[in-house]
Amino acid sequence: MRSTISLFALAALLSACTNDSAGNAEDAGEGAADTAERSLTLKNSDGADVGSVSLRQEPSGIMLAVNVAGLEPGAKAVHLHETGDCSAGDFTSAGGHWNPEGKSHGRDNPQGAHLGDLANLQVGEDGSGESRYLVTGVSLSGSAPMIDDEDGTALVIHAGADDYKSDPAGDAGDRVACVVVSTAG
Ligand SMILES: [Cu+2]
Repeated sequence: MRSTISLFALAALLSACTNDSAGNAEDAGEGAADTAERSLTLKNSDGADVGSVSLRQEPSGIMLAVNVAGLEPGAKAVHLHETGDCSAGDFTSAGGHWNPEGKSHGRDNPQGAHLGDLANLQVGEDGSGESRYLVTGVSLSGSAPMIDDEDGTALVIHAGADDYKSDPAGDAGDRVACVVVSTAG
């Protein structure tokens, strides 16, 4: 995540330095910050594209629209994990659940839930599924807690269903898909 930010900053700097060069007009356009809506690509552990996550700032929080294809059928746990890093093959690089309030896991846990706990996604027999989540009280940028915080956040899909109570991760099995949730694109 840090390297993503640095590269983004570097690209912005380079395009600013060469502003008079017509050849860089397109690069400058891509670098323009736009947090209105962003679509990110979900990858499986082989690096293949298995869907998308779009983010949109709403007055009460962030709307996440998750669309998947090519997954095994069944209910899958969906969580925001604490580190924006999907580089490890098993996605353990994303760390534990995003939990800035220091709670336990699961909406059915009296000490829960993590801010990153989302509802299970149903994947049909054709391997596709979609779900929308309004994560209230968070923002893409500006006021805290910010979803794209210093070390980023990742959206992770697991092989199995979240039981909504087993701490710390809902007994949801392996991590099968991951995407870094970033406002920097
Ligand atoms: Cu998870």
